[in-house]
Amino acid sequence: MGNDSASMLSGITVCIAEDRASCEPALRILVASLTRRSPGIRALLFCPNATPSFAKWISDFPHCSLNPCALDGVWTKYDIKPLALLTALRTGADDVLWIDSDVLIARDFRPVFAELSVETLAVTEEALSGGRADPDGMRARMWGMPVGRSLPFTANTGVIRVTTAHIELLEAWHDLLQSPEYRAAQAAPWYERESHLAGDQEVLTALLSSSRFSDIPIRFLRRGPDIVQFFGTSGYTVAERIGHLRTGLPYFIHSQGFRPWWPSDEPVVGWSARFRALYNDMSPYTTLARGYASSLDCDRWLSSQSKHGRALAALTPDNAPLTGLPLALISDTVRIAKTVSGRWKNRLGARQP
Ligand SMILES: [Mn+2]
Repeated sequence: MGNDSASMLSGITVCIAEDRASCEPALRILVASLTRRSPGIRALLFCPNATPSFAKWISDFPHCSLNPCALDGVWTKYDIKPLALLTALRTGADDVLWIDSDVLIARDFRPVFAELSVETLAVTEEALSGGRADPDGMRARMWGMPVGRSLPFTANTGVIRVTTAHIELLEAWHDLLQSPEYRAAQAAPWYERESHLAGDQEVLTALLSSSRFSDIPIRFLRRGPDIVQFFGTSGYTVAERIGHLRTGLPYFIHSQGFRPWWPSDEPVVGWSARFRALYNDMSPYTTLARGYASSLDCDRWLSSQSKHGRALAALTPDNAPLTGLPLALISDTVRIAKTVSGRWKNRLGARQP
């Protein structure tokens, strides 16, 4: 590789922040996969509760700085993102990539971001979930902001690329996450929160579609070619798997919601819960995490958690797009059938006098 392309690729700094010691296995998978796929990339890790064992392990990665400085503000779960990004930008980085601790790197992503202009922000497409759509700038309207554009879907903040051009946006995002309205909503259970107050990403979605920030160009990292948003039983669709078999894995695998490194002892009751558990057991995150077993203190969670999971895993090679493919076929068929029947019901309903 020539010097020019090496310097072009070395501009981005990864920013990770995680205060739960229980997420240490995920942090190890993230750091190990990051250094394998994007060797030499700089990473700042804000981990105030890092265990001595993690601190010792990470000292073998000279490009990763653990707790490079303090985050000057209150740490409230995922709401730390704008503060961590602002801190990284203010301490010398000019092109920063936030990556959630529940993400695994499957491919070198540097070429994607090297192509973006300084003004371009990157966020990810939300998973196939109930909160995926943001029709006509719904969240901006709910915040009382004038709408400047309508986004094709809610912005998911598992991976975000910002530069010094986005400081005003990050400050506005940080301020709203500290607002009494948002903090009161966060104190309530998630199912009681209104759509614009559900979490940090709903607030960012509102800001990006508001007229104040609607001139910021956005590069959405798309489900399929760029990222697997592994969420529920539509977390890894047949169409995405076929794409990955043909052109290779995406850059990011986001284990959204499901935490395989937290094995659960809760009994699984009922058919749909059993199906969901089996689908999770075949997660592409876990399949790929097996390649980093030596980075973990305890790797028991990397094997299938159920008898049926082990039987199904034995039928397919240890390959992320193929593992669990039969389950994805069933799940996609049911989801598509439900969508089609819902549309027909609506049409028939509209024809009633
Ligand atoms: Mn996440």
